[in-house]
Amino acid sequence: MATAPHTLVPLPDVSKNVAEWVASVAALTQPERIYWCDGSPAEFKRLRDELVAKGELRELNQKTFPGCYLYRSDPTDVARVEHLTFICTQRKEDAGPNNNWMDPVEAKAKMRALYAGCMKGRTLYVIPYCMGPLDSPYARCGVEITDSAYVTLNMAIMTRIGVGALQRIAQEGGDFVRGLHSTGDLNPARRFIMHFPEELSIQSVGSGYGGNALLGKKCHALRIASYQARSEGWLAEHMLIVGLQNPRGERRYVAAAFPSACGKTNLAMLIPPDTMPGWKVFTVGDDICWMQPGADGQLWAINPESGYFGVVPGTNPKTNKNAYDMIRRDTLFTNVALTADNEPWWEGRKDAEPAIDWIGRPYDPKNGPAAHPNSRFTVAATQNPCYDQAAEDPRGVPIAALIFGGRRRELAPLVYEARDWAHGVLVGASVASETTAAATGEVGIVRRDPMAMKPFAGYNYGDYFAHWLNVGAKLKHPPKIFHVNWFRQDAKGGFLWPGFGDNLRVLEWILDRCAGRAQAQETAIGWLPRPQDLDLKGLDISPEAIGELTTVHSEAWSREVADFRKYLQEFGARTPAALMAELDGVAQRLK
Ligand code: GTP
Ligand code: SPV
Ligand code: MN
Repeated sequence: MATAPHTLVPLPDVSKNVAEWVASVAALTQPERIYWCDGSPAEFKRLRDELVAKGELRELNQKTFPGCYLYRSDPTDVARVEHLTFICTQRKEDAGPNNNWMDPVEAKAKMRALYAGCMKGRTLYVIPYCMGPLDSPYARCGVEITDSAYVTLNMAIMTRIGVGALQRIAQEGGDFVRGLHSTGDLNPARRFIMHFPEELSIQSVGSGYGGNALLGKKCHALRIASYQARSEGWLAEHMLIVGLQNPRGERRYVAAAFPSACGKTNLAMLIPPDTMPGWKVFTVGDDICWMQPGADGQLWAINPESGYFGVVPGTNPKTNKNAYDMIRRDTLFTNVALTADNEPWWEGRKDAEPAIDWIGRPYDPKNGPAAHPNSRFTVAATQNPCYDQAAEDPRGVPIAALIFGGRRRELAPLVYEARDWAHGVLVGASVASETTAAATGEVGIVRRDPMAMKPFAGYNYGDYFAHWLNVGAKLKHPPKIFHVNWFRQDAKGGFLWPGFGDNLRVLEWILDRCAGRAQAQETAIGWLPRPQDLDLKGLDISPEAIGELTTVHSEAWSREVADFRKYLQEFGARTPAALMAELDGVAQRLK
């Protein structure tokens, strides 16, 4: 969302530090011209129309999808590239075995060579942005330099760009995160996403897609911010933030971390089932959450973003009517298919047929899905029918519960509650999940993904776990910690739990546990609801299924604990002893 421009000072004169950095980048990349973004709606429209005129953006059916456009990325550039993403700290151990590491001197030399003259004939866009409400002490600013107008349009929706951000940078003494991006030649052999957390800078080349190129998102708000948060005593997490209001009118906020394409956007915009009248859901954020301990001893959260870059496939009026309605206007679609009527189409959109696939070929099922499985919508958060004004509150919202989860067809029950904060950190650290199309590579492989941050933690996971333990120890009223799994399957591959709106039944139990109202049984891995502790009114689910979803199988869990122990040992002495002690406790209780 743009901030209103209101300055008579030319943009390059607002912050000397920014201007000097832009000049040095321009000297290296040699653009044909430099354009400073003011963040105005007129600017957005102009950049969009220019892309349409050049044929890089396609206007969709304006009668049925007003303000909607389609962008097709290069077919080899459709997702995050974790194997080409590096954390470049002075010392390799500080990046940890969870990250690819490159020596900063070597990384910079490599990038310099790729950047030299890379913007010849192109426009260099300067995008000052603020992650979080402009007036929030928890917000942080950055500047992205890019040669992609598509990236600029996305940044304008996803972050607060323009004059306000630039002025805040100047007021703060000229400190900001420096993000340099060039589309390069899109050759995957010359594609790198480099992070220099010690100097708060990012260098990305060779991709124009999502998390590789919209540098405010994963690169800044997670990798750089997590590093910064550790030294400043806060948390930067891959979490949605949602407000849940019960029929008595009590609103509580929870934050939930699930790996990429595992249900954050959907949970953040949930529609209560008909059998739960009076419940209301409000979205604060769908992907990233920055949390600070407040003076009152609670954890307070802001959403650093102002838009959603969401997975399109699967969105329909049954699974998520809010999302379906939200993307009917003023939305940028990337890599979806088209109907014969020039409407966007994706798998799961049941009310039309695909005619052209995401690459632009006539649709043929032999070529695979019509829309790319990682096709995305970019849309302003304010278009969400259940947008929460609290997303603009500079203080953020207080968090009552933290929820971790993964996509696991086996083992993990529907929901369980950690014994306390330290055990909750273990529960978060033990998240494992099947890989998805959000990153390149094989899909459906279970991998360890602590706190859903495997691709995003900007430093050694051992230190990260220790930081989590420290933050909790300082909180007088720490949120309770839970683990959920919407994705358990039966022998035939069907989901045991209906998911989506019905997930509110689980959230209700979670909130009632926080309020000391709900019953549970103690198990080796934590507190589980018995079937009768969940509100299953009006739900078509067999007693066998719900029984299976609320059972802990000791033998399988013992194997899981052994596997997780091996994983934690990879971090050697950096793994906190207190975390190992928590794991010993679980192992002991499983015997
Ligand atoms: P990122 O934007 O990549 O971080 O993903 P996300 O975590 O926001 O995931 P999202 O909500 O977009 O969901 C990803 C996919 O999971 C979509 O195809 C959804 O339809 C599907 N999904 C979401 N929630 C549920 C659920 O409760 N049950 C089932 N079975 N599928 C779900
Ligand atoms: C994710 O992969 O977790 C996303 C999409 O939210 S991207 O912005 O591409 O990282
Ligand atoms: Mn994400």
